[in-house]
Amino acid sequence: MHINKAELRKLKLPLKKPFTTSFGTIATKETVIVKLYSGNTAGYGEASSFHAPIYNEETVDTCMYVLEKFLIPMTIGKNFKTTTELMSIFDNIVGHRIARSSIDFAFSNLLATNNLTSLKSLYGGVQNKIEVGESVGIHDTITETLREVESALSRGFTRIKLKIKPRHDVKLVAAVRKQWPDVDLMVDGNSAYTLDRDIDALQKLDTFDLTMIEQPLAHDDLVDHASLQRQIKTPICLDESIKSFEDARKALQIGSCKIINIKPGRVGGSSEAIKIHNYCYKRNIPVWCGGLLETGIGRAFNIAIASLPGFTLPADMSPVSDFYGGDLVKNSFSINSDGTIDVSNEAGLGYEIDEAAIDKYTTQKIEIS
Ligand code: OSB
Ligand code: MG
Repeated sequence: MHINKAELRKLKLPLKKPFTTSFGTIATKETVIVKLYSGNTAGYGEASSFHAPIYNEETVDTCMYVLEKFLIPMTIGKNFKTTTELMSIFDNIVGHRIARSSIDFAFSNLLATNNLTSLKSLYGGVQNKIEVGESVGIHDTITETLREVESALSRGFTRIKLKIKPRHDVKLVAAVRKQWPDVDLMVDGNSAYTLDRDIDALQKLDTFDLTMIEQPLAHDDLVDHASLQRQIKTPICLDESIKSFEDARKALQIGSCKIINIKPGRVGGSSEAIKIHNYCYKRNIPVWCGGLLETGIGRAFNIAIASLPGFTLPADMSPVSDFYGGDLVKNSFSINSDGTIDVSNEAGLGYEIDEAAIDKYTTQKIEIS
């Protein structure tokens, strides 16, 4: 398909309640929506970064900048047959993977719309439903966390992920485990721990039968995680440290983790995410789909990718309305009574774009042709 024009928008969405992790509190979520045109057909993508470089080095403003100055101009006036072919033009770009992912997604949407196929079949998905878990942020008191967990379980989530940070971990997990002895429970340290200082706490977490501990150590580390994995029984799952297929290959080679959280945005889009999935699937390494608090546009791609056969653990896929008052799509997904969400089999994005909602939250708009 030939790309002739693009539109970039920065948006600001208020969160219903702040979301706190070990790296800080997110109270308003900013995001970037990219629209790529092929003739009159438009494809939408999302670069779901944050207002500040707290999760990785990117922000919504670096995404806007890199997309406007470099990535989009490289695509305009060119023809691409597949998303992988398009993404290969960025092989000499270093980093900025959340920015890159939005082009991968928008082009996937163009292809799916043009070929009258669903994102699910475009990506080779096989599951019609995926299990979902809730990511429970850090709260001031254990009582508040217990209330959140209770609410998540009552809304149907089948797995609970507790955000933890040093000294806000063992007691919290003990309290949740005591109240729900059998629930599928995991924790996420978001890079806040160090091997030297925190090994005792990390070893104590072994007593709570956790499905995994996500990214305890530094955002760019593979070596210390491998050392930690040899000292704890709980499987380590890497998030921040896996920025690409190459990172995944190296992490598995040296034993840094036993599970990988594939966030399609973090690794640069569907093409890289599927490559990581295929490598893990062949080696029986379980993967699951994480999120970056995407709107319904970004979530559409995550859901389609999470329907590939190797995604066997529940996804972080809270309905968008749980975070925001509204959404950028009209028919946003919700949780079924069995703790799953449906994977769309509709042609194109699979959800109906709400242009008025996009307009309402837009704070900056750039057109490129
Ligand atoms: O580490 O998985 C994370 C949200 C923002 C930044 C990092 C993370 C998260 C989540 C929520 O845990 C995932 C989601 O539902 O999108
Ligand atoms: Mg994480």
